[in-house]
Amino acid sequence: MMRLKDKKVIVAGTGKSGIGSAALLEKNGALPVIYDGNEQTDKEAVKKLIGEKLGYDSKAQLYLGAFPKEIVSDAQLAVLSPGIPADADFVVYMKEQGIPIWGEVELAYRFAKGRVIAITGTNGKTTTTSLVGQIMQEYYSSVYIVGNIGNPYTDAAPDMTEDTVSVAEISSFQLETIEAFHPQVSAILNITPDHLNRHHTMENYAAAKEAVTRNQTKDDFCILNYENAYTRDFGSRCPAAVVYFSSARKLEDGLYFENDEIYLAEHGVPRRLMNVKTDMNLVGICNIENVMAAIGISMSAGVPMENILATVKRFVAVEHRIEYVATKKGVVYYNDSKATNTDAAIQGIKAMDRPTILIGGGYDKGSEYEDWIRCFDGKVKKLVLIGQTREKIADCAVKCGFPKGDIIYKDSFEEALDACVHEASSGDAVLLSPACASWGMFPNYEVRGNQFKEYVNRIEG
Ligand code: UMA
Repeated sequence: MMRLKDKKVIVAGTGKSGIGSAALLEKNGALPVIYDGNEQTDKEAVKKLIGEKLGYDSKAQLYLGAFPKEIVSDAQLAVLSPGIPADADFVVYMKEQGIPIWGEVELAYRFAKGRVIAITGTNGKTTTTSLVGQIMQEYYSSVYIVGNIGNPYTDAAPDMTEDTVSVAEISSFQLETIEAFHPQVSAILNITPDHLNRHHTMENYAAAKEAVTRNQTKDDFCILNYENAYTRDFGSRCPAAVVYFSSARKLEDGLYFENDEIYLAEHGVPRRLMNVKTDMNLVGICNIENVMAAIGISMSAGVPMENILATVKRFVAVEHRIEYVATKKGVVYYNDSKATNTDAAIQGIKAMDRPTILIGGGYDKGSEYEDWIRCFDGKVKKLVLIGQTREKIADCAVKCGFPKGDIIYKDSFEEALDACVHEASSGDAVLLSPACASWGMFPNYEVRGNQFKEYVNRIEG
């Protein structure tokens, strides 16, 4: 472990990750020098948040705006927040000056104790992480659910013991900057196009995801989806022992789904585990995959099957993921704000079983929308579009044969919701499943989802 006492460490970003990193560093005697590109950042508020985690005033220095190159000369290390690309100019400069670059996850890992379960993938991470977290909490005594799910790993690290099990949702952003991070159990749920403006190519994006296994050995486990081309192929190169799951075929070894039942097969001998209609509360094929992954992860982490299945039975859906909000005047409202990419939005529209008014659009990540629009399947009555991507989505929809007259543009979220109420009649669904990140109109998808729910709850009837 690098000795950090009295050493200057640059912390980039003042969101949750930067604040968590600065506090962890300061707690351990290092001297954080914090940098954020956003000049509007409230310095006092940042220092106050760090102070709250420390229990005393933070001595961290804070720089905003253009990167102050002079802070690099006597720094020992730089810690990046996940939102900062590893190829940003100031990061490249620090690398050239010989400064080691760690992500917030790497920093936390160096101070953490116990075992680690790391869950990545384009979609299903949050549901799977929450379910695995609950399974672990009901079986082990010291469990932390951390990472991309919204609880910085650096916040939990100081409280961990050798008996701790950390269940970490890890994004491709976070995996760009790991070094020693070594989960005993990892999972890559699926890899489909997302975040291509950050990773540039699908190869880079897949490589970032696969890095979750980089330090694993044959004594560790990696749970992989057999029905995704990337993760299936990766099985043969994966350094850990692979446990596959499949939603579409019988496997000789691994978990699979057939005729409403989930099975676990060993050397060609299947054992029936559960029925997806009666033994779980989540809907859709994506959730059957998430449940199979969670079973594979939990058994690899040593939890007995009967305990795993008992928790699966009790588990309920994650907020903002095809979440039922309310029925108003016969119209059912679903909040799928967490569908921040095409693939997640495909699951959202597929789960609808009635005419649907669909709200889409948001921040432009350079995604393609054709696959999503092709899943509308005649169910989308009106497509209400907002944000930066609305023209791009509309053009693509028209190209795919969606009637131009059924597309509605709105400038604000409130106006979009008014339009949905106006267009919907009894027996319809209104679905917020934007296929885009919320950035540009909202700080994050939670705020977008909460505004949707507040609006729906105010509708009369
Ligand atoms: N910033 C810069 N320069 C840049 C980019 C950002 O200075 O080039 C600054 C911003 O001005 C801001 C700070 O960095 O002050 C924000 O850092 P951040 O974007 O890393 O945000 P955090 O609040 O630290 O949240 C991060 C994750 N955010 C991202 O990956 C974008 C959260 O995931 C995560 O919950 C949190 O750490 C805790 O671990 C969110 C997310 O959207 C939910 N994740 C993506 C996804 O799920 O698709 C990957």
